[in-house]
Amino acid sequence: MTDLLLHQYDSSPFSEKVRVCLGIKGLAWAAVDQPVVMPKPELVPLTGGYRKIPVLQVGADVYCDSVLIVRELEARHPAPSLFPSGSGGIASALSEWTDRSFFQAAVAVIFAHVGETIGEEFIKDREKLSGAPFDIAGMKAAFPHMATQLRSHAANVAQQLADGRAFLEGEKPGLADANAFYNLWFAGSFYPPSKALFEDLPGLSDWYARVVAIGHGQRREASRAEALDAARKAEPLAAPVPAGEAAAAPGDAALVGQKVAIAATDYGRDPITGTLVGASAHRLVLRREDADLGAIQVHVPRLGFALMPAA
Ligand SMILES: N[C@@H](CCC(=O)N[C@@H](CS)C(=O)NCC(=O)O)C(=O)O
Repeated sequence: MTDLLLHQYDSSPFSEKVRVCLGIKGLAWAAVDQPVVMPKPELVPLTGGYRKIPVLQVGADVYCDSVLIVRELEARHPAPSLFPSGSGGIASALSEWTDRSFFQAAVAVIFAHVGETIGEEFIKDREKLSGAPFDIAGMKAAFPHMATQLRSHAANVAQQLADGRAFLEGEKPGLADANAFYNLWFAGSFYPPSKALFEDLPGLSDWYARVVAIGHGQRREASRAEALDAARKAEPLAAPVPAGEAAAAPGDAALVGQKVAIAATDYGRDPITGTLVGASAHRLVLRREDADLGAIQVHVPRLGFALMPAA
C-alpha cells in the first residue's frame, strides 16, 4: 500500500509533470482518476473548492497545484533529488516559464487545430474555468505566431543540451526536465503534427526519449472511495510546513490562526476557506472541517495564490 494518492487524469499535462517526477524518484503511488470537467464531487470535499488537477493527497493532507506537489515530494522523499546539480531555487523558479508562457504556446497550438472537435460540455466548462470565451477563431488566427513561440521555447531546451549532456542539468534528470518535457508531450500527443515544430532541433528527440524512458515510478490505480476513506481515517500533519522552508512574509504570518480565504489568481479561482494553520514563503496551509471527512489540511503554493481574511 502506498500513501501517495495522485488525483489526476492521464491526458493532463500538469499531471504528466508530476508523474515524471515520481518516476525520477522511483516512488510507488496510486492514481485516483478524476473527471475532466466539473462536477468533481469526490475531489472538492478534499480541497474545499479547488477544482484543478493534479492534487496530491497523503492521508488528511491535500496538496493543490503541481508546483507545490513537486516541492512536497522533494521534502518527503529527498533522494534522488529533483535538483541533481543543486539547482533547487532556479529550477523551481523556471516553473514560471514552463507553466505559463511555454504552456500557453502548447495550448494555443493544440486548440487552434482540435478546438472544433471538442464537445460543448468541455468548452462550457473551460469557459467557466478561465472566465473567458473559448475563442476557436482567435486561436486559429494566433496559430502562426504561437507556433513560433513553441519552437523558440523548445530551442532553449535544445540549446541547454548542446554540449551533449543527457538531461538539462547534466547526467541526471530533474524537475527542469519534467517541466520542459510535459509541454512538448502535451503538444505532440494532442496535435501530433506539432512535433514538426521541434523534433528537428539538435538533441531534442534523444532527450525526449530519455525522459520517456524514466517512466512514472510504480503506479497502481485507486478508487475515489479509497482516497476519501484515507482522508477519513487520517489526522492532518501536526507540523504542516516542512522544516527549512523560508519564513512567510510578515503579513501572512500575522494571519496564522485566523479564518481566511485563498484562491488562485490565474484561472480556476474558486476560493477555499478555513483557518490558516501554516505559512511559509512557498506555501499556505488551511485547516478545514468537512462533515464527512473530518479535519483536512489543504496546502497551496504561495506564488500565484491570493490570501484574504475571511468575510
Ligand atoms: N497551476 C496548476 C495548473 C493546473 C491545471 O491547469 N490543470 C488542468 C489540467 S492539466 C485543469 O485542472 N483543468 C481543468 C480541470 O481539469 O478541471 C498546476 O500547476 O497544477
